[in-house]
Amino acid sequence: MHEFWSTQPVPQGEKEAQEGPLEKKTVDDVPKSPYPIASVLEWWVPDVLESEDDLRQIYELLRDNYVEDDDSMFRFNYSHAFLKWALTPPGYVKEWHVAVRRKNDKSVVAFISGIPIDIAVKPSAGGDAEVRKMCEINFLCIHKRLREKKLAPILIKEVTRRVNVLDIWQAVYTAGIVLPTPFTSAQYFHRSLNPEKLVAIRFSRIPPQYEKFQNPMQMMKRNYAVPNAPAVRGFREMEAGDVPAVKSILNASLAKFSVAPTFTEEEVHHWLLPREGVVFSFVVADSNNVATDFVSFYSLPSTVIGNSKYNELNAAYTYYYSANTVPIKVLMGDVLSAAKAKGFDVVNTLDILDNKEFLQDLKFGPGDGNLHYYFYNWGYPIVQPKSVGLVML
Ligand code: EN5
Repeated sequence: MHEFWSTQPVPQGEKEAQEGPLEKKTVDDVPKSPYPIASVLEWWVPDVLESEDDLRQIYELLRDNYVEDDDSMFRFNYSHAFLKWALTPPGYVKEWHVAVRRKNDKSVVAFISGIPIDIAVKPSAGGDAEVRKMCEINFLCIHKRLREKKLAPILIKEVTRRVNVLDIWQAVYTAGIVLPTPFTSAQYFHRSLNPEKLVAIRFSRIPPQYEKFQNPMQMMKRNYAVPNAPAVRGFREMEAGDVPAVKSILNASLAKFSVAPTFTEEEVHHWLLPREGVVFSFVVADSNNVATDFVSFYSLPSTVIGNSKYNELNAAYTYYYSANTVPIKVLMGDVLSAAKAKGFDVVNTLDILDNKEFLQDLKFGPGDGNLHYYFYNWGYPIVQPKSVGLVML
């Protein structure tokens, strides 16, 4: 059935996978040179941190060839600044940014990335989580003109080799499609902020119940209106001085999930301090200006594939949070106001974390997409999405 995945250390769909590594190897078992590739192609490591041109080449490959919805109406358009952020966290390994180029004109035809991540996985029997150094895989992309040539397995094998030579044996990744074998499957939910545009680009439609109104669009706008200002006293943008407090409250909040990252201060600094047009983070500060609560979202626009009026859908995605003195539905309400003020058309989320606590009250509705979560070389029982505390970009 799966010519490639049946050869890999992933649960093959048997009754109950054991918890822990599916395959045990040592660095001596790992080839020291790159996996062979077609003679017209070559491996390439872009310098996304130092070279704007290298970054632009990866950006363009993804802009034109990366993930689309089921009906090919929208395609993710990760920005330059976003990609730089996503690919260069503390301790990142440049060689885990794996690209393939045509030898003749050096055009980039494929990409896959890995970044280091510490993941706390709880045993299903209960007890303390085990924190494992893993590789988080993302941005696997094959140029549309080179599909069905079995390039993806070659990229996966090569990035695996580059991870294994550093004595790391597990990876975590997500996909919109079902592969062998997800440890959870989450559902997308969407909160309209700009219903007129969402309807115009057919991201959403006017519900049939609205047809009874004299002006359905006006009613829809009213339904999705949000306050202009935050409701929570002490709600402000996160600053560098908040890093220690955010690290502490966020790690504490994530500790209850079966699968979640753990953050160092350096990682909180990288992943969670506001970056213009990329990541938006807020705290609730107490009377001593100490952060007691935290909430964040990131910007991921999509290209609108065939619309003459609009080229782009401006989507905000909910990211990490730690709600302590205020319910998450109240904190996320302030996110809706902030996202609206910043010009986002929609806020997207998944039914992971404690997100189910705010979906109904804040008028999120189910989308047509799913996000499946996977481990490489780690057997794990199937868990509910609400047990997952990992947000992937
Ligand atoms: C990388 N690690 O399908 C892998 N998005 O619902 C990433 N649907 O936007 C994999 N089809 O439902 C990512 N509107 C997998 C996701 C790929 C992208 C994707 C879905 C998620 C999506 C939209 C548009 C559908 C267009 C037709 C959707 C309905 C919104 C509506 C708003 C009002 C309340 C009800 C819902």
